[in-house]
Amino acid sequence: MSARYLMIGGFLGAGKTTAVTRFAKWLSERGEKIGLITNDQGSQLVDSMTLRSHGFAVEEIAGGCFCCRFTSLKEAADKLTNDSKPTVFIAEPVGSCTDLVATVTYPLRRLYGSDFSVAPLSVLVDPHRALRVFDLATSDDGKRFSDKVIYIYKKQLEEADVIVINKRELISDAEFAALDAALAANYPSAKRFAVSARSGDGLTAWFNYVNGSNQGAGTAMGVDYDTYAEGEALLGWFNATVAVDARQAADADGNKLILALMAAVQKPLTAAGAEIAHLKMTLAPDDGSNEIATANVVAGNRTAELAQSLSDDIERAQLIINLRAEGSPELLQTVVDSALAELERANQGLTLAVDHRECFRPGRPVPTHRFTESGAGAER
Ligand SMILES: Nc1nc2c(ncn2[C@@H]2O[C@H](COP(=O)(O)OP(=O)(O)OP(=O)(O)O)[C@@H](O)[C@H]2O)c(=O)[nH]1
Ligand SMILES: [Mg+2]
Repeated sequence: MSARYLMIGGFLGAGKTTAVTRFAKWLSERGEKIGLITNDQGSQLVDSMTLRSHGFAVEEIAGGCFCCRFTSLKEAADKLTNDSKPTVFIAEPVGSCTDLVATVTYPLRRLYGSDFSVAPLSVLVDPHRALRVFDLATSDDGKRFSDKVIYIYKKQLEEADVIVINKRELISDAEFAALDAALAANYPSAKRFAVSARSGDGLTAWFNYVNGSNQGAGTAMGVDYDTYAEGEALLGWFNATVAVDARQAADADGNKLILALMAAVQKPLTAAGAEIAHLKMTLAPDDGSNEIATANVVAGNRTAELAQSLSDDIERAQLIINLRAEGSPELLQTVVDSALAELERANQGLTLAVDHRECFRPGRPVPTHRFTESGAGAER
């Protein structure tokens, strides 16, 4: 029997991991066995840490997007199959990636059609970001990304079978109506849902639809790979793993620590005009418990928040920092390094030792396969 393959895309910070967690729980409750696949241009992923903390089997494809690492995607699915025989795979692609239909779902259907039944592609949107992208924001409109980044954003929506307006509770009815109308006008063939992955509102209708249908026959959209590559390269990427020792710290409250670090990174980046796409961190105590703190902020003008928190003070812990912003990788690194130093100075006895650090601009996407038709057709 073939397994289901669900992919939940959307721009950086749209709420993919939050929705994947909900979807995986919903399917588990209905007797399905879940295998999750995360993906990033770098390694040491906040998302894998977050999803594992909910008890799911997770395989991580690091160092490039699904389309450029198609073979690794298939290997990750095979590994999960060997380990735990999932009946449903849920894959979260990199939030700056597009052309997933031609490079991932059509190849999966054509090369491995007997192994997988492929669900419609869902693309999530953060409504505040989308209102800005479509010039509909009436207030607090913050900074817009450059046009080539917006090109990727809109291409993601163009190829969506299903567009999901997430974080519905954050916008007014009037804002929702304006956004929904713009999405309907620009992407008339996509089915649309409005949900809150955080509260759970609206999720059942979307889950039932995606789980109950297969991606239809079709033709992939055209993509200008030069613009796509230039748009991706405008985004700086910074990942770090930091060993935290708070045994002698004046203040060992991990929740306070992670929020202070978020603020110390967000403020100078925003002042430097580097719009944050997503700054996320996890703090995982080395005490053998499954508890972690997770903090996120998805735009320069938004407030950082804790999605998960710790109930006790920390002693030793591992901090993972993933930052994506429209700015140079060097700027991102300088800002994070200064923020870590500032935090150590402000909290006597706290030590923060960077174990691993990488910063870069994503390279040009070079897909392993690109099929323009869902059925028989020529490979590019
Ligand atoms: N208010 C609100 N916040 C949400 C909702 N869904 C997700 N978030 C928050 O949005 C932020 C980003 O969520 P993630 O699930 O990490 O987003 P993502 O799309 O996986 O991000 P990347 O993997 O970095 O592209 C987190 O702070 C979430 O808690 C929602 O329905 N309402
Ligand atoms: Mg994610």
